[in-house]
Amino acid sequence: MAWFDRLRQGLGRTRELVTLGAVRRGDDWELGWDDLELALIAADVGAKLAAEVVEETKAARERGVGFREALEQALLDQLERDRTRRKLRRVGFDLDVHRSMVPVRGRVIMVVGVNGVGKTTTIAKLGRYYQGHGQRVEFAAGDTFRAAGSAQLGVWGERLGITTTTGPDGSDPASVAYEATQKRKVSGADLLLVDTAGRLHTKHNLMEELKKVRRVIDRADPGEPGETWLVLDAVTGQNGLEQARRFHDAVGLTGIIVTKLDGTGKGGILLPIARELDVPIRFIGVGEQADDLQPYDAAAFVRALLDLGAPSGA
Ligand SMILES: Nc1nc2c(ncn2[C@@H]2O[C@H](COP(=O)(O)OP(=O)(O)O)[C@@H](O)[C@H]2O)c(=O)[nH]1
Ligand SMILES: [Mg+2]
Repeated sequence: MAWFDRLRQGLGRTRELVTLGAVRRGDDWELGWDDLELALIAADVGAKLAAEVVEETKAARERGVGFREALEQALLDQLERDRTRRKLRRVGFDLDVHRSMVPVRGRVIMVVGVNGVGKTTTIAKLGRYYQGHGQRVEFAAGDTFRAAGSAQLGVWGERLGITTTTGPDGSDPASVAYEATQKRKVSGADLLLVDTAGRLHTKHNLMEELKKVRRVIDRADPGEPGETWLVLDAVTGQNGLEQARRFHDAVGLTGIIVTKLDGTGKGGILLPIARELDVPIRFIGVGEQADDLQPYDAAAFVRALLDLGAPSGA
């Protein structure tokens, strides 16, 4: 199916792990355990989790499980942190995440992250995604600190036919968010996606500013934003984990989106993210176009990493 091919194609440059995929095509395992561990570390899995994956794969091999299946299961155990979902998957239940809409709590999603990770582009993609599921979407161009940061989302909005609330460069991002939240209540749109700045002038504190944006959204529409999603660039590797912790402490994340898995992106970073943060991964970004976003599905992701075929039923 198209969605899976796009994901696999997107991850195609995550060479270190794709190389492992080649192993299962041979008659037997040609790499040693150390090579597997190094390959996992090179793909940004991190030393600790790489060792765990190797141990789990070894243990499964000793129980007579084939190498490919053992490695696939070991990776999946790291990536699928939801126990219920893991159990359902084990008994062969089709979780079907890619064919249903990724659910959202509330009507407002605030999107945060450092400069350049892909926030604005991701908001455009999310707009397209939810539109495609019959949702009426609006944008708030809250990155007023970067020259043309606000205009960039406006251009996407025009292209996608999505109403965008903008403010002049240098204006208060909280006031843009406030105005857009008010407007959504009036228009009755299903979803408002709020863009934010990733870096501010030195006299400002980014986290304080983001807390303020949250507060004014809640004032304009009590209980909102129902979701606060962090965008992380896969290329930043292990550093992304530290970013995620800081944002989580400051604004309380309810979701993570990992972008640029098509580039030099090392897909392995999803393991420590899934393991060490109690925040679900919602989507992954695999390119710069509006369609280059996939709902995160652990099983599909592992199969794409290992260059296997699409999961059954896809
Ligand atoms: N290859 C690739 N590039 C991306 C992806 N997402 C965003 N970008 C690019 O990353 C750059 C920064 O994106 P932008 O949305 O402006 O980041 P922001 O500063 O966080 O708002 C732009 O050139 C985007 O086209 C992705 O999934 N893959
Ligand atoms: Mg931006």
